[in-house]
Amino acid sequence: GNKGMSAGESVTLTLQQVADLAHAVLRRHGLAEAHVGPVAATIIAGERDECASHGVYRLLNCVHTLNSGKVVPDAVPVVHHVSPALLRVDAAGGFAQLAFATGLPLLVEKARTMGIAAMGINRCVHFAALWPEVEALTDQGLVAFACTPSHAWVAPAGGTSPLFGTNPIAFGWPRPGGDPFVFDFATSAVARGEIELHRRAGKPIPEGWTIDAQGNPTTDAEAGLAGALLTFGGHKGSALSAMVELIAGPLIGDMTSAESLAHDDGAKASPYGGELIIAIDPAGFLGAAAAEHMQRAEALFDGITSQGARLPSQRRFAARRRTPAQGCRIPRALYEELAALS
Ligand code: NDP
Ligand code: PYC
Repeated sequence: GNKGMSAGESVTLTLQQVADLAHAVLRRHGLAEAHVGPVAATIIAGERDECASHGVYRLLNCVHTLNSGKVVPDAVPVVHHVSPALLRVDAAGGFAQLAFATGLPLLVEKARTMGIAAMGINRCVHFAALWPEVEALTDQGLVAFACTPSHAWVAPAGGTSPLFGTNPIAFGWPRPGGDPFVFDFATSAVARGEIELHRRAGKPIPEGWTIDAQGNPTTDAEAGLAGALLTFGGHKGSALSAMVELIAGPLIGDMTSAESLAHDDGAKASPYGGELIIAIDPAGFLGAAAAEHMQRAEALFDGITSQGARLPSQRRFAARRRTPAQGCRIPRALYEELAALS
C-alpha cells in the first residue's frame, strides 16, 4: 500500500533499526521478555519482506491489544501430547508466536515419526501473517498448512452481514536448494490490514473488496470497514473461509470469528482463538524415493515461471534479499507514531 512514496513522506530504516523499534515498543507496553523476541521476529520479518499490512504497522495493534488487557502479556504456553500425530498448545491467552515456537519441535518430531502431524494452538491472540510459521516447517523439509479465524468482518457470498473472519490460509512446500513454494492469503478479497492502510493513506479501495453497512459496494475504506469485507472468488472463497472457521475453531475446541468478536466486546483488539497447523513429511509416503519425486515437482514451478507468471512469495523473497542493504521504507506518519510509543 505504500509504494511510490516521495522521500519526504517516508523514512528508511535499517533492519536493525526496525528490530530496535519493535523491541522497544513491545517492552515499553509490558510484554514479557519471553514473548518480545518471537513477536518482534514476525514483525521484523514482515517489514523485511515488504509486507506493509503485517510489518511494523502491526505494532499499533499489539500495543492496543496490550493496553486493552485483551492479551496476557506474560502467558506461559503449555504443550499437550494428544496422540502420536496430534498436539495442542495452550497459549494461555498470550500472543500466538511463543506458543507456535514452543510447540514446533514436537510438531516436527511427530510429523517425521508419523508422516503427518497436526498442532492445534488454543487461546491465542493472532495478529500476524502465517507465512513465517509455514516457512519454519519448510525449513525442516516438511510440507506445511496453516489457518486461523480472526474477527467477524467478512460477509458470506450471497449475504451482507459480517460473519467470517479474514481467515488466512497458508501453504508451504520445501524445494531442494531454493526458496520454498509458499502462499499465504486472507480468504477475504484482501486482509483487513490492507484496507486500514488505505484508510490511513486517504486512498480509495478497489471495487470488490467491501460493502458498506447498507450492503452496497463501496470504494471508501472507512465505509467498507464499517460494513463488511467480501470473500475472494465469490462462493469459493466463502466456502474456504467457512472451512477455516470449522477446522481452526470447533474442530480444535476454539472460537469462531463471531465468537472472537463477541469476546473482544468492542475493545478492537487483535483476534483471539485457535490456529491449526498441519505438517507432512515427504518421506512419509515415499521413504527414500521422496527426493526423486520432490525433484520432479520442480517441473511444475518451471512450468509457471517459464511462461512469465510468477510464483507466490517470489516478491517477498526478492524483497528479503534487497532490504538488508537498502533498508525498509516506512510511512513517516507511522514511524513517528511508533517512535512515540517506543
Ligand atoms: P494478498 O492478496 O496480497 O495475497 C498474498 C499471497 O498471494 C502471497 O503469497 C503473494 O505473494 C501472492 N501473490 C500476490 N500477487 C501475486 C501474483 N501476481 N502472482 C502470484 N502470487 C501472488 O494478501 P492478503 O491481503 O490476502 O493477506 C496478507 C497477509 O495478511 C497474509 O500474510 C495473511 O496471513 C495475513 N492475514 C492474517 C490474518 C490473521 O488473522 N492472522 C487475517 C488475514 C490476513 P507475495 O507476497 O510474494 O506477493
Ligand atoms: O489483516 O485481516 C487482517 C488481520 C487480522 C488479524 C491479523 N491480520
